[in-house]
Amino acid sequence: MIRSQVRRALLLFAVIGLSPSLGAAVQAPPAIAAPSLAPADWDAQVKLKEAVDHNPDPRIVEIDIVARVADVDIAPGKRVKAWTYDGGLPGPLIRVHVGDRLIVHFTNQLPQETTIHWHGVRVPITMDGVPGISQDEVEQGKSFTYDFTVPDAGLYWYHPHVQSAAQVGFGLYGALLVEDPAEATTVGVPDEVTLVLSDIGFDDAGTLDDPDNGDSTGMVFGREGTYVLVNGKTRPTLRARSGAPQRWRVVNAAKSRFFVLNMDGFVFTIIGSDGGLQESATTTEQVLITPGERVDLIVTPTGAPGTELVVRSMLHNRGYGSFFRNVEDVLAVRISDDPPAPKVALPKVTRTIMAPPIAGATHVPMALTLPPIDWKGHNEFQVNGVPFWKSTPYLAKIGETQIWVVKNDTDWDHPFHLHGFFFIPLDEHDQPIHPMGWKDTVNIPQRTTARLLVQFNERPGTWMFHCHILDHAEGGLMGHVQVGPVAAEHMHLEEPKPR
Ligand SMILES: [Cu+2]
Repeated sequence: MIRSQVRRALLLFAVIGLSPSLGAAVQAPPAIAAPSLAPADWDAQVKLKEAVDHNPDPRIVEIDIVARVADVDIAPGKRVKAWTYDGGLPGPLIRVHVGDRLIVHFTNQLPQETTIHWHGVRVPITMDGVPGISQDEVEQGKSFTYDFTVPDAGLYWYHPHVQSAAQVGFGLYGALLVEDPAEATTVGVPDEVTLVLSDIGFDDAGTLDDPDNGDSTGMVFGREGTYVLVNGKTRPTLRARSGAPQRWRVVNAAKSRFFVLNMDGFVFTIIGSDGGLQESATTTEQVLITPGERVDLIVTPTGAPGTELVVRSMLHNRGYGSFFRNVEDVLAVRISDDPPAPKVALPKVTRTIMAPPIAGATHVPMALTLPPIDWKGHNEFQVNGVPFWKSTPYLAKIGETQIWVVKNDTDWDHPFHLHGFFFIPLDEHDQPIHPMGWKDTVNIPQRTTARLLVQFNERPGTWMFHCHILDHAEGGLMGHVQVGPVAAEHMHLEEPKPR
């Protein structure tokens, strides 16, 4: 939080075992993984630097990450003094296999305290990166070791949970790709790229935008950076062989910006979301990815050699229309001179997902509100009538299944994120919305109600939930759920102070 301080140690339960798998891909694999069809160096402009594993054990990935200020070029002549992991924007791609142990020796060389939160990963509470709840802030010059097992395949990401709107906006985020080797055949697309979408704002001198600009009105609108980035670059180019499918693993790491991807009307096949593959594939020409969400998609660019296809982010009404927002170029895809690829028959990607039991689930109502501005002209988001700094925890017993009925009573969309647990979105009759996928972040459009099925079957502790428009989170839209026995004393969540 973004801004909380530790008042009392709270951690009573720390030792967590490996959880049962949420269900693996079940498509019978063909015998051999498909060979690459892409042109040489097709992804050179967006290739992420990868973290270096210095542990010889094949099931342990052990890396070092240093957070520090660094000069970063996002385009020719466009240099920003960003806050980075290891000097890069985004931070290094961490690549692990499902079931691996990940050890991260983290050092903070920023001019401010920070933490790392592992977004979407079912970590033990002590590894969740929330100061005041799961760990102390990592002070300037200090280190902390994160150490946990990655139980679920999928694309995840990491970012700070201290002053998160500011720190994420300054450049602190990176992708964590948890691979399932079986997908080489069950998905069968060898040409895969991880795309970290974000934005950043800075002036001609390379000085970062004030994270508080526009005061609490800026908070409500959600602050976006001027430069839209894919893997830290403005409008980079991917190369493609006409007719050859590409698998894009996409995360929206922006602190506020919504992405609505459209590639000149080409069809995207969506095969997965936050927690890995989904029940079955869907197709669409336009993919909405709100902050914190991930999408796993397959696209097959076609065209004559030299054709440039443009991936744009389209307008989306996330509150009061799309004031101050534009259609943006995100990425170009250039068709190579290679002869068109032979027609590829891709496997049908499916996954058996067992939703938690709906019968007997506890309904937990939550109203998201934005009361009229106060006498000081200040806006404040609330959950059930209180901003997070006045909140008390929601409660869940170990093993309890709950349906969170989250009513968005505001004129703004809210991408709702729960730490530590996946949920399944339900319809108004409490039935799963198909195709099911494990979600940890879901957009709740303005003036609508979401129903989220979640089973708190493991890992007692205090887990955050919040809007992933990080300005909204800091503006009050955050709370916490106590899973397991109630701690004797609750932690204190402190109101953000003016910086
Ligand atoms: Cu919000």
